[in-house]
Amino acid sequence: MLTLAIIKPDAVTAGHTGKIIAHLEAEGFRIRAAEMVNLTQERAEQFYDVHRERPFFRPLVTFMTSGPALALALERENAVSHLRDVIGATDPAQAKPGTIRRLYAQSKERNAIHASDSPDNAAREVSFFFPLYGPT
Ligand code: FUP
Repeated sequence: MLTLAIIKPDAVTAGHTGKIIAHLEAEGFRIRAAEMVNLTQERAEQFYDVHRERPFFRPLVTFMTSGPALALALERENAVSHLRDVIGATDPAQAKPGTIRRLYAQSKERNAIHASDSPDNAAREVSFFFPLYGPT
């Protein structure tokens, strides 16, 4: 099973990319596809379309377009739920010790990593960045 992760611009800019990839591999994820992306405003809006009406939508899009991000298609048994456990809560202050967000995120807004939150969203999000995979 595949899921999508994005190492966000805050973590890439801070030089945490390698440590986060090592953490993911240590958790048994295999990298099936990877691309450093500079999201345009249009692409970021499309990716976060479900949040369009939320107050944090505009700053979220601005942040996600502020620098390079690394999109990863990750494979593992129970990939979606396991990756959610490994990244921790949206707000790093609430995230459990040892989770990627607790270790590397700056704030709820600049929180180091994205992970798909359901199998349906994983399929949509993997094909958003890696269309050759098609529906997973
Ligand atoms: P998550 O699935 O943990 O990434 O969290 P959400 O889908 O709820 O939110 C998506 C992104 O919107 C978060 F990663 C960061 C941003 N966000 C905020 O900036 N403020 C909020 O209050 C909630 C989310």
